[in-house]
Amino acid sequence: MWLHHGVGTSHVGDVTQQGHGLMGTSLSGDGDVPHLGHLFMRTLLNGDVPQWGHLSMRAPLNGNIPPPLGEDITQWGTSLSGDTTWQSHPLGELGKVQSPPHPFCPPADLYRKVFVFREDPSDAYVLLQVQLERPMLNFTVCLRSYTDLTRPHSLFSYATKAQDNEILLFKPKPGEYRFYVGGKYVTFRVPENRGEWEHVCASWESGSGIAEFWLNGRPWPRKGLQKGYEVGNEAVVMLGQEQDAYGGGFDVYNSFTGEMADVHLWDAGLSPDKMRSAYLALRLPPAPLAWGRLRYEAKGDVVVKPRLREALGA
Ligand SMILES: [Ca+2]
Repeated sequence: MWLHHGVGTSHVGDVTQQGHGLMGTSLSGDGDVPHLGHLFMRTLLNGDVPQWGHLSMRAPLNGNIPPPLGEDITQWGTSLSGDTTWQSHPLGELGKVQSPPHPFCPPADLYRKVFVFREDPSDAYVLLQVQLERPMLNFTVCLRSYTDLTRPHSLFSYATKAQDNEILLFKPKPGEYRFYVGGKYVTFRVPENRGEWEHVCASWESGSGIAEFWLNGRPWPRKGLQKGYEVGNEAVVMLGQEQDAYGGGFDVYNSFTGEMADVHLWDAGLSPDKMRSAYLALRLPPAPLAWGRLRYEAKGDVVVKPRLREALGA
């Protein structure tokens, strides 16, 4: 049984216990205390038809998550404090959200781990599952990378059917990052890497078209692109390769070689404090794509290994 915090619908919990199961959650709030969100649950009533529940909350939970085994979750719903509503759904109605489009592993906590992309050039990549219920008008993507590549390489590739460079973090050469939104990009010039981990966060806001770029916890001068644009939510998201088509169209000479960690995507802007928290690997808001609860599928020569040392900008 697991509990997923994050914006977006999570599905396929490891609900194997007899009795009752908590299926998954879609929560927003601070840390582990949900303030607003939904819980998707099902009961497994010893051979009864499984039932799904949908709970909307507008107040902190007054009790434990998950509910004790054997407790009727419809009654658990009424044990919550504050402004809560409860709706039950037959399995079939919500059942379709159970099946992921790819055979992703159960969510993994990759704390203090890295992906090692071993070859150069490489055809390896890591597919990431991101659950977004609607197009994004704001987002923030953060990650940490460690490489001695001098050739162009992709760091984060988010493609929709309409636009392969819907979100792209790309390093065309040392000392330069390109940040794409909806096929257009802005360039951020940075000091050349001297063999250290680099942490980057890039965020974008549709209303103003403002793009922020943070390197190792420091903001760069803001730039503007794609004011009024909407980022599509049906996307193939990957590390290691740059998509020139939806889920494909790779150029191995744009592949990533080296180590990558701490990948996150939020469907929101982050405050300066949270940008610094991301760099310092401190506690972060729930995210549709979170390194601590990563659903991924590795393809080709890429392996998960422990970090050799703390990656805090060094
Ligand atoms: Ca592309």
